[in-house]
Amino acid sequence: MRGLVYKSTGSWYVVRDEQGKSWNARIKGVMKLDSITSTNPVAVGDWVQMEIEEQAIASAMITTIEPRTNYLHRQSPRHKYQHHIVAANLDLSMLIVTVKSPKTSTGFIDRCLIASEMYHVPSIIVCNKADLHTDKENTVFEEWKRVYGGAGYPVLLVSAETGLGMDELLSMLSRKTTLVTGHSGVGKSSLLNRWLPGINRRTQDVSGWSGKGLHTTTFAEMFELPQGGRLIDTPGMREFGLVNLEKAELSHYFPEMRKLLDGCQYNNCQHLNEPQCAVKEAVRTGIIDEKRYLSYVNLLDSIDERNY
Ligand SMILES: Nc1nc2c(ncn2[C@@H]2O[C@H](COP(=O)(O)OP(=O)(O)O)[C@@H](O)[C@H]2O)c(=O)[nH]1
Ligand SMILES: [Mg+2]
Ligand SMILES: [Zn+2]
Repeated sequence: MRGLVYKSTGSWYVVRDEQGKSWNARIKGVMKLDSITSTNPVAVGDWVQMEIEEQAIASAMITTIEPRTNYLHRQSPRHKYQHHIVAANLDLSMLIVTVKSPKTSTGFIDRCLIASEMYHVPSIIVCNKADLHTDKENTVFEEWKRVYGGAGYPVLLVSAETGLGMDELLSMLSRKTTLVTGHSGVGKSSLLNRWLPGINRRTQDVSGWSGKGLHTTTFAEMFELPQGGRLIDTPGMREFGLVNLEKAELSHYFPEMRKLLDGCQYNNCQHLNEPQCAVKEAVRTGIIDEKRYLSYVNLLDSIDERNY
């Protein structure tokens, strides 16, 4: 019997079969998957094969995991060489940001976008709390829209509070499996609660961030949108580390640079001081935004620091 994993607690899973019936499933024995060592071989978003254990209590045993189109993983907090697979088979990553309360930094946005590029998941940027915007915040938003829109990312302005921008956003999510990411406090739970009344994801007071509950283990869960599409919520998860990111690869994860790389004279061009660099030329002519280029240079530096 085939099913899709909707929830993982690490030791058991909620799997929905193709008729829509939910099963509580466990893993049969030890499953070795891919080449990475994972503390949880099955992740939310995985398609699996399972055997019925006990029909009456809807319990099942997962026997196989189907090949993934992609997956996100992060280092286990306890074991450096173990990875935790967070979610699989994603079509989209929805990065929720805010100009105000809290302010999302562009450095954070860039790192999140790069992480998604590394996993081959397209991103959209959703700026929430539009209802709090005055001219000042709107100017910042317009600038984000110019910079990230120019790089090829859709940028939307919404308010979970008033409902502004919801129709357009929901239409972008239909028929897709979307990972919801973003800083704590930007309104991820509020958006989920708005779209999925009844699920009651706990929202957090802006005043209550002081670290309380930061270390409680929470697990990814997938939800079906009434309008179509699925959302994966990863509460408690903050930034994806840019694991194993190499200097030479970095520009491949900037889509506006990626498409120009053939034009650089050197194969291994880092787009700093090399002659005949298509990226620097594009920065000079304004095709690539200077802020994105500076962010690239900063990240390149930080990769250096980590390795030495
Ligand atoms: N003004 C305003 N506040 C919002 C909006 N969305 C969420 N909030 C508030 O921001 C705080 C954090 O929201 P929450 O959904 O818990 O953020 P999360 O940490 O990303 O899940 C809560 O107090 C929400 O009520 C919005 O669109 N406008
Ligand atoms: Mg939340
Ligand atoms: Zn170059």
